[in-house]
Amino acid sequence: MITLYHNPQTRSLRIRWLLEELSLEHTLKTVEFVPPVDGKIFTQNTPTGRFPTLVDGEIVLCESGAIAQYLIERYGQGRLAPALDSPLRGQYLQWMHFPEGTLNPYINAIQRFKDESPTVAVSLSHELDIAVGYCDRALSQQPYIVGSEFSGRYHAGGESPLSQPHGITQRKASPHCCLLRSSTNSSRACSCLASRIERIQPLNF
Ligand SMILES: N[C@@H](CCC(=O)N[C@@H](CS)C(=O)NCC(=O)O)C(=O)O
Repeated sequence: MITLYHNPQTRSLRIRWLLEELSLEHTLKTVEFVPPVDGKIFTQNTPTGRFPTLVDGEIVLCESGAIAQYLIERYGQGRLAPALDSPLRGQYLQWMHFPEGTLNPYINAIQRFKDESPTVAVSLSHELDIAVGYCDRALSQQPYIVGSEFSGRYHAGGESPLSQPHGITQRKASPHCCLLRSSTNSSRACSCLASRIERIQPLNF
C-alpha cells in the first residue's frame, strides 16, 4: 500500500498530482509543515523528516524526482514516460532531474543570500536566468519539453500552477516557476499544464 506524507505548501504536491494522474490507490497523510529553525532540516513529522515522503511497503523515499521516476517505472505501465529504448528517454531523464539538480540549488541559495549578501544573490540570479534560458530554448519548438506528449517530468518540478491557490509565490514555489517569469515559451508550456490540472483541482491540493 502506498502512503504519501503530504503538505500542500511543499514539493509533495508533485507526488500528489502524479498519484492522481496514474490513478494509483494510496493513503494521503496530510502533515503540518514546521519551518526549520537554525538550519535544522529533516525535522518534519514524516518517516524521513521531509516532504515529500512516500512509503510503499518496505520502500521509504524522500526525493521528489526519484519518487516520480520510481512510481512511473513501477506502476506507470508505459504511461507518462518514453520507453527505455526510445530516443527520447535520455532527454526525459535529463528534464526529470533538471529542476532539483540545476534550478533549485540556485533558488535556495538566492533566498538565503538575498539579504545578507545581495551581490552574491544577483550573481546567482544571473546564472539562474541562463539555466532557465536553456529550458526555454528546449521549449521553443514544441508544446512539451520532451517530444510532443505530456510526461512525468512535470511531476518532478511542475507544481507551480497547483501552488497558486495556496498563495505560494511563483519564485518560491518551484524551479518550474522560474520558467514562468522570463520566457514566452515556458509561459505557453505552463498554460498547457494549467489546463491539464483543471480536472484534478477539485481534489483541493
Ligand atoms: N530535493 C528534495 C527537496 C525536499 C525539500 O526541500 N523538502 C522541503 C519541503 S518542499 C522540506 O521538507 N523541508 C523541511 C525540512 O527539511 O525539515 C526533493 O525534491 O524532494
